[in-house]
Amino acid sequence: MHRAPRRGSRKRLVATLTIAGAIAAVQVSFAGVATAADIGDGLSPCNKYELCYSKDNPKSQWQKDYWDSGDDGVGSQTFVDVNSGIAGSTKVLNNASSMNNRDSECDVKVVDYNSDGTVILASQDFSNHPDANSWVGFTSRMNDHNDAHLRCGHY
Ligand SMILES: [Ca+2]
Ligand SMILES: [Ca+2]
Repeated sequence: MHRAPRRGSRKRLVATLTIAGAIAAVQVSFAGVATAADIGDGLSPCNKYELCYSKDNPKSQWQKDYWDSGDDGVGSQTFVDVNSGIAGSTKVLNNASSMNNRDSECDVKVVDYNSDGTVILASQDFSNHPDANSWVGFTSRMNDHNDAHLRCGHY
């Protein structure tokens, strides 16, 4: 009679540790601050399948993440403090200096358009690497001139 409860407790302990391990693994995979300001996966760091800009090169805490096929950044989006998850006031448009392309499958071209958005004046290509972080600085021509990012050869 004494052993049965003990075995049961041990099973519960093992089960609890297994669940704790699974939660820890998930937290390692998707670590970060949950924030509505992140329009990619909703977590502040640059994670798998996101396209991420940094305001600075080398990257700073001011970044903006986009889900791979999502909004291209033209408009009113601002950089987010990845430590707090709070959006700042600096617009992504024409203010980015590096990119981390963790898109699901595609290389990405960041472009600078003419004033009416009909002609690409300059561009820079960023190769795809979903499984690892690799920030690449913008060329001096593209630095602070980003108008959009185009995926999968649709440019
Ligand atoms: Ca993110
Ligand atoms: Ca521009």
